[in-house]
Amino acid sequence: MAVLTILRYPDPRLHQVAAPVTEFDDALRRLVQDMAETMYAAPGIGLAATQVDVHRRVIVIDVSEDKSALQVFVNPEIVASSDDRKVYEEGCLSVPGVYDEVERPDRVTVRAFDAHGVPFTLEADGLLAVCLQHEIDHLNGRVFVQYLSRLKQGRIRTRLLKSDREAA
Ligand code: GNR
Ligand code: NI
Repeated sequence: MAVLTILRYPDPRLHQVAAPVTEFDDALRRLVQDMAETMYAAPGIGLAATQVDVHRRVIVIDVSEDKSALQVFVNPEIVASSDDRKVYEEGCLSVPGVYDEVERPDRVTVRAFDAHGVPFTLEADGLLAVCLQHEIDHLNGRVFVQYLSRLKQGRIRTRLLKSDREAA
């Protein structure tokens, strides 16, 4: 097991589109384990492979209070979204220190595979629905700040570049 390095906005690699997983093998299961360890260490409630510079369609999520309910989604697809929308204050491990409101569908139905290639369908609402949409956006090269105004995106970019410079 290993804690992986998380890419930080505005790294251009966060905008790569991830490719579908085709082999449900031990390497995939090792990636899932390493992503889970990275998410728990951060700590975060979700992580997309894109954030650790692996451009494959893999997500881990744990929205439980006691961090005891790991959920793995390989090749996830949103097959239905509610017309109802909800605003949630989002954050992202790739955009440290930034929290802002994003409006998304309140409920989604997601079809995916587990780490062994077994398909399943899940209806999600609340925080899980927010997190699934946030993580699937990552696989499509989209970071939540892209829902904010250009002005805010510019300020966030400047602030994070400056803090990276100061850390170097
Ligand atoms: O840990 C995380 N918390 C969070 C809070 C509100 C909305 C979305 C998230 S996901 C985030 C982890 C992360 O960056 N996943 O990509
Ligand atoms: Ni994120």
